Amino acid sequence: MTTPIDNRTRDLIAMEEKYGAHNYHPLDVVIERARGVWVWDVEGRKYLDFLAAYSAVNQGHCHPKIIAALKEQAERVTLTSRAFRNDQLGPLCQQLHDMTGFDRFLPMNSGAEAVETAVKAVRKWGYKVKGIPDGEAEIIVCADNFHGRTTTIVSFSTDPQYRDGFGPFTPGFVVVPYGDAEAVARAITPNTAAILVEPIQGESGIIVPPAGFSKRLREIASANNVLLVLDEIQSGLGRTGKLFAFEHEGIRPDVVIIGKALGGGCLPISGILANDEVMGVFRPGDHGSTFGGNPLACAVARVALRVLVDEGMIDNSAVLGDYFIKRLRAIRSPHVKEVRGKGLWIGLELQPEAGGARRFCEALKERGLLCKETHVHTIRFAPPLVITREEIDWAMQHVEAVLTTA
Ligand code: IF1
Repeated sequence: MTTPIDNRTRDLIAMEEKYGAHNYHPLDVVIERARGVWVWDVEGRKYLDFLAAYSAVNQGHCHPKIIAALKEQAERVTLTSRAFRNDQLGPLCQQLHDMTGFDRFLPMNSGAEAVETAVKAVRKWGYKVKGIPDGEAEIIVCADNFHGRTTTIVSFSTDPQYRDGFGPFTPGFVVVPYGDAEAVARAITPNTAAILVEPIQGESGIIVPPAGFSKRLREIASANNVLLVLDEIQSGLGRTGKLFAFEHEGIRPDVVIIGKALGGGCLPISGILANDEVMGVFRPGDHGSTFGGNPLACAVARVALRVLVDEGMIDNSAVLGDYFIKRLRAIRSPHVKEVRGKGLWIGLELQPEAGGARRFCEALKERGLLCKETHVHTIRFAPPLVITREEIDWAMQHVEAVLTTA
């Protein structure tokens, strides 16, 4: 049974549909307030947020310390541009260095911009350091990747919808199957500058590659003087139960791309981490962004990183992720094909006969759980990393009910 949609909800949806572009198909819930793992709609109904804004809200909605930093900084200075310096950028760069061991950080805003930054960095490294002939650099990427939506990034997407109508495309990308390290090895040429992959693929359905995949990529990259670039925009900052997903394989990439939760669910801030050999290719004027490194976002990011560690969110992701995945795997339902994931990043793939994940997400919404399907058949569970065992237990009753009765 579906609840009737109230007037206020209906009016706001109608307004958005009439005056906004139709580039999304959201669930019809209109959120006006949030705290921790919970959100409330304009009718006062409460929901558990199982998407966490695609992992941009790892620290929980409106984390008090992050909001305090936001307010405090907002009253001092919000934007300087990089034409001048500000007192927040240096401390953020140093904090990231101390946490991750990489020499330097280059700040941007959206995830896609950070991916573009990585593409520019590795190409320039390819020409200036490796000696690839001008205009010939190649980057190896994986099928079913998701790295963002700029024209260059959709140039190497394998999803026809993401490309349809947006050409001409940027050349210089070679696509190999995900999880197949030997295919990567075969794709290497003297002009290969980098391998760019997600350690776990998000959009394509929380696809965990075979154990040892990233490790083998590290070996292949090192043996061929090629850079290994990991897109940790979604997998990073605690989502998989480690600060970065690559830590599960005990390796270090040459470039790490971060975004989403770096902004603590408040502001867009992204960037790349790299050592001097790569970051040193940038000279003043080569790259930048008006809002990149702005003091407001940097102040928020400093606290967003601190609370992830200080409040045990990364460990919580590991422990409760294991618990949650076990409970999901124990569900006896003819609809479930597979449950996979790492930390609090879990995909439950339905049998093709189940009729798609959307109707299960609609049913869960009616029970106070907000989930978003990915592709057609996978329900994803990626709550803020501050979720408790009790909250998971509460959610499990509903997940179980929906999967065994719907
Ligand atoms: C949307 C997906 C998630 C990303 C990785 C870069 C970016 C993303 C690994 C770009 C962005 C998003 C964007 C969001 C939906 C979302 C998503 F289903 F489309 F793939 F999270 F699963 N690298 N992911 O996941 O970052 O420029 O968006 O800041 O609506 O497009 P961005």
